[in-house]
Order: sequence, then structure tokens, then C-alpha cells
Amino acid sequence: MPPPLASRSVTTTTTSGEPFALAEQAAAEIARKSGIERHEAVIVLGSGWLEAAEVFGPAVFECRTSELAGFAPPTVAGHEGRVRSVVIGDRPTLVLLGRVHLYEGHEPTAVVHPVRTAVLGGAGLVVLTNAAGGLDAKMRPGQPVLIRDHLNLTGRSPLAGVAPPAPYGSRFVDLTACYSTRLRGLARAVMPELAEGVYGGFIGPQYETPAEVEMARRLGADLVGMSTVLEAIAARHLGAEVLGCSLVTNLAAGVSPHPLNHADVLAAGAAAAPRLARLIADVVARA
Ligand code: 8IG
Repeated sequence: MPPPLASRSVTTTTTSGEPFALAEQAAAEIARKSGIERHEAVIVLGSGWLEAAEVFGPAVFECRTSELAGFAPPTVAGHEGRVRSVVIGDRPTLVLLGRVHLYEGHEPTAVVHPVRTAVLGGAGLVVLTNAAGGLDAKMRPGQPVLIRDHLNLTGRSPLAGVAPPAPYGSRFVDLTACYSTRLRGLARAVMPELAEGVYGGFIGPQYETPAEVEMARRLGADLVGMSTVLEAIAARHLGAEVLGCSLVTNLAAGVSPHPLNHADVLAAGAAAAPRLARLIADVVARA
């Protein structure tokens, strides 16, 4: 028998136990606190995208993730740990301001807990944003790239461990169309010049060596980053449609003539993010 939910600390990171029950609990807490029974979409704002949050309109509800079951405290500058409710089109939408990463020492279950919470709370549409390094010398800082597919180079999975309990689907989840063709089409209808690429997800936190960047490129990656892939897997496992969008904030090591610097990455994101947030709002409204 699992321990009763009430015995769990609300700040526990989900390193073991019942990640799905904990996400159900957090979803119920969001519904109760916000007074909104279902949020139909969720937008995860990664580093550099936080400035764009206002573009989604006024918050009808907001709380700290520390008030919700199972959310790990973020440790990175630019990742605040708040959950906001907005209305996009006529769609109640959760905006997750900040995420947690494997490189902070969190387990995959903790990394995907916010996305699981949102999907179990009704979000059939999951938008994952991130900042990424570009592997193509023609890419420019500030350029958005739609994620067409990914390479999970982390060696981790949110579905490893105890099999998901009923009624959740098999952990042997099909990822043939991990990033929705339909949603990518909607995004390109809004912004026809939008590039598409394959996202290589590394564990980080160090940036790659030039040899690793060359490896990723030969394996088929167009972008490299430290997030997104585990969340996309968890969202697909729960049957949600996923849209991924990277903001290229630097050319990856060996492609860039300059050493990489986290402050530059954040600045490039801040400058470009509002326009991209409008793109995402348009897709959510039309989806
Ligand atoms: I922004 O060059 C950003 N995130 N792994 N490599 C990896 N992650 C990144 C990079 C990069 N730039």
C-alpha cells in the first residue's frame, strides 16, 4: 500500500514513490487554489523566456511552486518557480515560470513533475520552451527554432523505475510523433519563416566541448540544450500534444567564435522572447 498522501511533505522531490499520485495531488491543489477546474494548456517558460510571461495576459491566479505538492525548489538564476493561470483565446492556460533540470541534481521524476501535474489537471496541449545553442553557423542569437524531434542524450528517462500504475499507459511509449505535426503547422501558419530542427538534450551543466558539439551535429542535432526532452517524453506518455520551441541564444562551442557565457545567453533571450511568446499565444488560441 502506498503511504497516504497527507503524510507526504509538500516540498518533497519525487525521487521515489508515486510520482503520478503526487502529480494528481498537485493538480487538485492548483484547481482548488485557482478555482479553475481544468487548465486546457500549459506553457513551460525556460531560461530567457521569463520576460515574455506578461505577453500571455494578466494572471487570474498565481502561486509559488513551493506551495504545491512535489515541486522541487529551482536553484538557477532566471528560474523563479511560480505557476500562473492566464486565459489565452478562451482557453484557461497554466504558465510555469521556471523549471528544474537534471543538472541541478534532480531526478527525472522531479524534472517532469510540473508537466505531469499540468497534464493531469487537464492540459492536452503542452508547450515547452527553452534556450539552446545552435549548431548551424547560419543560426542567429534571438532566432526561434521549432523542435521537430529530439535526441535524448541525457541517458535518463522519466518512465524508468516502477511501472506506471493503472490507469496510466504503458511505459513503452511510442515517440514517432513526439512533437506534434499539427501544432508545428499552426506555428508556421503564424510565422512562416520559422525554422525547424532536432534538439539534442544533454545533462549539462557544462556546455559541450567542440568534439561533443560535432558529435551531436553528426548524430542529427541542430540545437543543443539541457532541458525539454524528459518533459516531452512524460507529456507524450500521458497523451498530450507537444509543441517545442527553442530560442537560439548562442552558437554552440566550436561553431561560435566566442567562449560561451550564461549572462549573454539570458540577455539574448530577454530581447527576443516577447515576439516568440506572441507566437505561442497565437498557437494556443488556435489549437
Ligand atoms: I542557452 O550551447 C544554451 N543552452 N547543452 N549547449 C547546451 N545547452 C545550452 C547551450 C549550449 N546554450
